[in-house]
Amino acid sequence: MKTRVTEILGTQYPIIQGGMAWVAEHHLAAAVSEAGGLGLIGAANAPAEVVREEIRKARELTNKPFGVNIMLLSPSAEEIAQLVIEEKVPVITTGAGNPEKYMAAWKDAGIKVIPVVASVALAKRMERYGADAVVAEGCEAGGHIGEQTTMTLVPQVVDAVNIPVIGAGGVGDGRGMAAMFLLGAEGVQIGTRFVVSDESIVHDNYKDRIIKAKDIDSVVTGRSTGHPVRSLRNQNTKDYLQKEKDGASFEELEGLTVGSLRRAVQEGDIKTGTVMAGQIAGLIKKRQSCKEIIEELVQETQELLKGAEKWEK
Ligand code: TUI
Repeated sequence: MKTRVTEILGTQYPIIQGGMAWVAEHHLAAAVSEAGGLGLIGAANAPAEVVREEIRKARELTNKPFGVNIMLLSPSAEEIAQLVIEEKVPVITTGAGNPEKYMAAWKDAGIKVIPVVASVALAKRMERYGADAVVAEGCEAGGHIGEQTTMTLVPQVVDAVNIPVIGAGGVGDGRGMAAMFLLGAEGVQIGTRFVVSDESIVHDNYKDRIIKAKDIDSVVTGRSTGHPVRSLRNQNTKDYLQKEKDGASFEELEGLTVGSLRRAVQEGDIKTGTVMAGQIAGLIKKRQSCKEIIEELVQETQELLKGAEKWEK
């Protein structure tokens, strides 16, 4: 399964794992890379030295390429932007902002740069700044989201840039992956399905919550703050949405989110914690290894796209 994306990444398959905060650590990244995709370490809000350790630990588990996702709102973003150069990380993705001030240094270091974008405007800007590809992430994705749906964003980004586009947000199986290809993408980024993988270190309660999720369990909080976040409905989202309706202050709302993702991921507090997941959670019904997930995705996709010339560039 060769596209411009596999060429850029040096992977067997054009599948990238999402750089999910607290979830995308070295075990998951290494397992996805070992299975032929591109694993990512999600730097999120972690201190730079923690990210360095994660990179080194992943290297002990795999010789295959893996990347780092830099969350640009992090207080450590600047330091991590430098650290990835020192550690000779081959691929960077970025999220929650515009990485242009770092791009020249990354390109000079020979790093492949793949910003995650939620708009055509940012995709075009990233191409001008030398991005090797972009991830076009629609609002079906989990975590921090933009306004456009994947269905509408992906083809508009494909038309607007010449670099390859990786579709994200709502992709959970081969049907979703094939759909991304038909919209013009040359790869996919997948998050939620890997959260429930055997190699994912998230608490069993969190995995079970995703597996039990129904289509309507996905909600967006934080629209009033300008930082909308998609997660699964629970006591936390109920309290948050009520406070938003009541016009609560930013500080009061923040009180509900500080440490809440870590509590859900590590302690299994899926009631008052934040269970970030994409809208496709309702489709995900079983736990599998990363290798099984990737092989199933590829097999289903190839079956659906038989005869479509997208496969051979
Ligand atoms: O970044 C993500 N997903 C994330 S980041 C995160 S941590 C966080 N939690 C709460 C609030 C904020 C961050 C959890 N999940 N996905 C990629 C993504 N990037 N989605 C949306 C964007 C985005 C949004 C606006 C990228 C750029 C942007 O504007 C930049 C500009 O200056 O135009």
